[in-house]
Amino acid sequence: MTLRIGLIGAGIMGADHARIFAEDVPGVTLQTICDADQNRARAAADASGAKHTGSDPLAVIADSAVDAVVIAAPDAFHAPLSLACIAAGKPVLCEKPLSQDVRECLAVLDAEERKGKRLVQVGFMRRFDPSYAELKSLLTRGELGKALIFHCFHRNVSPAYDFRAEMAISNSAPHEFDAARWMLDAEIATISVFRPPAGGAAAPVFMVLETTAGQLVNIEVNISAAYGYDVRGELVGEKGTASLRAPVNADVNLGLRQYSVYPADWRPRFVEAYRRQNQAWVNSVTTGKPNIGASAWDGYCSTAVAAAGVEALTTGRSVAVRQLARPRFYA
Ligand code: ISE
Repeated sequence: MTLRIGLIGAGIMGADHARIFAEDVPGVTLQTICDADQNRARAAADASGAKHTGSDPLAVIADSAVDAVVIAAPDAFHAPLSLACIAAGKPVLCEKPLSQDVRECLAVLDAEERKGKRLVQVGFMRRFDPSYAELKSLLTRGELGKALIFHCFHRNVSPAYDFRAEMAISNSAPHEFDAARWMLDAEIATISVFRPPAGGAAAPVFMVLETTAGQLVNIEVNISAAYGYDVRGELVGEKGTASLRAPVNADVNLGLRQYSVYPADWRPRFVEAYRRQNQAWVNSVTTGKPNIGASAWDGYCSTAVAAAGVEALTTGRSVAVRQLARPRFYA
């Protein structure tokens, strides 16, 4: 069975998803690429061999020639379009975050539960990254003992668009919020947020999270790091530690120097994670077997943490994360 995909959004991530499906994921057809900017949709379709372009996302979702949907539109459209996919009974891979608004996430949970089928996977692709997976495996095998601390660093070269500190928490950090929940198999209980005044308006955001299992997670999100796209992580366990390794294509020796090169953004850094995520999603849709991908529940939880984080940033206080108990539907 060839899975016919409707891709909504042909910006940075939409164009890259089109490339991934065209080049790295067998058994799919890019049926339609939809974007308000038809030039962008056309360019992505030409580059990926998509059959059609469109400008109406609801028409793409309703199209009987579309079996499954990928949402790579701006954040504000993620939940509304996911709701349309649920109503149409179509599986959807929705880029993170599911929504920056907890109420919208709850509406998606409610719609999925009423539909009686889990149709939404949220694009927290780091679960599929080989290095994150190795750290998770070390924990699962008990080799590090109980996890105590998870150090996380998330550095962008420069803001992708009009980033404010809140966006570092509500758009970028959800990757770490989800990765921490998945890695430590615990919920986030509280979050504190700090910024170094010396950094001014572009100062990094530094967060300290406590989990419901008594662990600590610290997350630095710096969206103006300048030197390169750099995501790091170190697990501290009772018996030892384990750190993420970023893929490096070459160690260069030149002019009395040795160096390697940072990527400019997340796409090269997580190229394998995106490939595995997209392949796993297609396999789940075609076989009905679940994968390790994030559900709408996971999307809701990371947004609940982000909402508490924005409150902590604003108030300067540690904030308890307010979230529902996990419904049986998402057990
Ligand atoms: C972007 O949306 C991503 O998902 C990247 O992984 C992250 O590093 C970046 O800060 C976000 O804006």
